[in-house]
Amino acid sequence: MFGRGILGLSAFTGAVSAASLSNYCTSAYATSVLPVQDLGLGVTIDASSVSAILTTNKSVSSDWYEDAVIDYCNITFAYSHNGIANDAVHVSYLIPPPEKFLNRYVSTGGGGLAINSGLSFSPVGIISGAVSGITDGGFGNFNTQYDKVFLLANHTVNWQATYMFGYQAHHELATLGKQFTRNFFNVSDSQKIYSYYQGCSEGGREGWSQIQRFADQFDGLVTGAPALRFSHLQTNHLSGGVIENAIGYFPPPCELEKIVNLTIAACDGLDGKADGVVARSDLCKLSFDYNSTIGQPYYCPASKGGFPGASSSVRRRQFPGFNPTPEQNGTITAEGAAVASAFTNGLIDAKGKRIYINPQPGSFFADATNQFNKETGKWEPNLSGLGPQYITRYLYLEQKDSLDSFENITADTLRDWMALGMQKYQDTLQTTWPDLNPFKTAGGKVILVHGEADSAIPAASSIHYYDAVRSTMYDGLSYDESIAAMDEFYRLYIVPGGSHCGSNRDQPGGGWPATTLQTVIKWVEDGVAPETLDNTGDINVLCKWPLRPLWSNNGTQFDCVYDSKSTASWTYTFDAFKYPVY
Ligand SMILES: *[C@@H]1O[C@H](CO)[C@@H](O)[C@H](O)[C@H]1NC(C)=O
Ligand SMILES: *[C@@H]1O[C@H](CO)[C@@H](O)[C@H](O)[C@H]1NC(C)=O
Ligand SMILES: *[C@@H]1O[C@H](CO)[C@@H](O)[C@H](O)[C@H]1NC(C)=O
Ligand SMILES: *[C@@H]1O[C@H](CO)[C@@H](O)[C@H](O)[C@H]1NC(C)=O
Ligand SMILES: *[C@@H]1O[C@H](CO)[C@@H](O)[C@H](O)[C@H]1NC(C)=O
Ligand SMILES: *[C@@H]1O[C@H](CO)[C@@H](O)[C@H](O)[C@H]1NC(C)=O
Ligand SMILES: *[C@@H]1O[C@H](CO)[C@@H](O)[C@H](O)[C@H]1NC(C)=O
Ligand SMILES: *[C@@H]1O[C@H](CO)[C@@H](O)[C@H](O)[C@H]1NC(C)=O
Ligand SMILES: *[C@@H]1O[C@H](CO)[C@@H](O)[C@H](O)[C@H]1NC(C)=O
Ligand SMILES: *[C@@H]1O[C@H](CO)[C@@H](O)[C@H](O)[C@H]1NC(C)=O
Ligand SMILES: [Ca+2]
Repeated sequence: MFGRGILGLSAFTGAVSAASLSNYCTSAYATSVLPVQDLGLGVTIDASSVSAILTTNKSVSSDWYEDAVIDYCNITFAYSHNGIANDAVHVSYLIPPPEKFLNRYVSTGGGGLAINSGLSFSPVGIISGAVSGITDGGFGNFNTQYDKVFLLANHTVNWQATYMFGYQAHHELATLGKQFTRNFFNVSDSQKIYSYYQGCSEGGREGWSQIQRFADQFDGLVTGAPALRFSHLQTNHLSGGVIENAIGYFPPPCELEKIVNLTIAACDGLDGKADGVVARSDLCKLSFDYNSTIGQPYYCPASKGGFPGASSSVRRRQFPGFNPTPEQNGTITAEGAAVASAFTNGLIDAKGKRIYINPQPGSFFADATNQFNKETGKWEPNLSGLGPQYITRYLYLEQKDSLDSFENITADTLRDWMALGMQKYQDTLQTTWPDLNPFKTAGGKVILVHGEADSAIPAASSIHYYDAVRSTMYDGLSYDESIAAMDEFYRLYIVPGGSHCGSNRDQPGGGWPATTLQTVIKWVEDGVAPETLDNTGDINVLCKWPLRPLWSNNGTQFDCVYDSKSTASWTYTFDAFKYPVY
């Protein structure tokens, strides 16, 4: 409905637009239009750092926009913060051909511990007639991640880098970017430059860092699977190892993979259509018994490593992968089913109180995936990766990327680590401020999308934050009234079968919404609020939370329905903490 015809570029126009864009794609022109106005940022632009590079006829493809062939001018420059020595932050703004420019600016964000996603997100701006910005956060160059600069020495935090990563770099990127866009295209002060954002995972968190602090930074945002509740989320990557330790069983990855396959097969039809997609993992959670998988055979050939289920670059970066695994042949054990069941239930402390949540049933068991120890011939939890690194670097403040052992680490230990990190990074990384009245009043609109089978950030994480905002802002309203009030500025869509920030190899019919920025633009500029969200999967319109998908008439009729039991199954109180965890 709002596709390539209106917004997109085509290969036919490539040569023409390149000619006119090339007139402006020079460092001399870019230098003459730098955003040197006083924008209240306390920064100084280094005019000698400007570079401009023209790229034409570039084919780009992603789950996050429709395939396109684009032309752009890549302008980069550096700036420094006044009063800080040896400081350089690099920004890159991709400029669309002048005849394609539609008075728009778009920032895009990173993933894992990266503050940008390079070319995997930024084309969405060019495709939408916008100048498209990324930042390096001041970490060195566009490929340097935050963890490389987080510690200045053991026990000395680089707080400047932490505030930059937390929210400041994106504030500067967008503030400079909007002015640069205005200067570049001679847009008069009386004309509006619409500003947008798109990012997923860490990039989703970066988007929310702006919504929560800078009410009029963006007119519209698309945030995917945001890494909100940073301390809980990172620490929780250790939950699989802790749960397996408590049960005393470390399943081979193939056993868990088979359990996932059997879960998908058993729960597929609960949504009313046997299509390989578990569109109602909530019904699955309420009715599926992992014990029913006990005794089923599994087999996996020896593998060279890699990340099972990988298809998106964001996900590959978040999980660099696993070492080679030997051939695995066996039958699902009672202990394996117990691990699956306890993992899906999520972390509970010694007093029986809920600490956190895990992915929905039917999701790949990423955080419970063991590694093979060649010396002992046994499977064991992986002591490296984002979870362990969060503990050693961000909590213990040591330049060290893995834990020495899982010994004595219990659910209560994880609870206390979550609390420690929440306190330490409350105003930088945690990103859960629940009062969005300023953003709403400024007219901002945000769409949040989250894969139902996300194995890195549980889909219920986004529902918990949505409810935290809803109950903070609309305490006095009825449930229906509060949802209607939320609908005015914040809409949440769960992608059936969707993985972390993209479509899912295990449930390929689920697809992924590829035109969400266009939907937000229509909402902002034309006042057309989306009832459902266009999707590439078998279910081609996604239901707006709290409505849930349901097929009837043997899979021929599709509806979005309200189901209080389903809503309740997605709703959690983290009562292991004695204060609100938003
Ligand atoms: C653009 O790229 C396509 C495919 O990469 C190629 O076939 C075409 O010749 C290119 N056009 C121009 C004008 O360079
Ligand atoms: C823009 O230029 C910077 C600096 O040379 C480079 O790192 C980045 O990859 C370029 N971006 C694109 C989209 O070409
Ligand atoms: C902006 O205005 C200047 C001065 O009039 C002009 O030289 C330049 O070509 C204009 N830029 C664009 C992109 O139209
Ligand atoms: C699980 O299903 C996938 C996709 O159908 C298949 O490739 C994989 O081999 C299955 N895994 C096991 C352990 O049977
Ligand atoms: C699954 O079996 C275990 C014993 O192996 C039992 O303790 C547990 O309660 C069973 N789960 C369900 C849901 O019946
Ligand atoms: C453990 O996890 C790290 C980070 O994800 C990965 O690079 C490494 O290969 C894993 N180790 C094994 C033995 O699978
Ligand atoms: C797996 O093990 C069973 C029992 O030992 C055996 O019958 C079967 O052939 C094995 N499967 C493969 C693919 O090696
Ligand atoms: C910093 O801590 C790490 C991990 O404990 C240690 O290996 C390293 O030697 C320490 N570096 C210095 C300079 O003390
Ligand atoms: C675990 O706790 C026991 C008992 O307090 C202690 O002896 C042991 O050293 C601890 N292990 C580690 C790795 O801290
Ligand atoms: C239901 O749909 C399936 C798949 O399209 C078809 O095979 C089956 O015959 C249908 N059953 C009825 C009762 O119509
Ligand atoms: Ca289904």
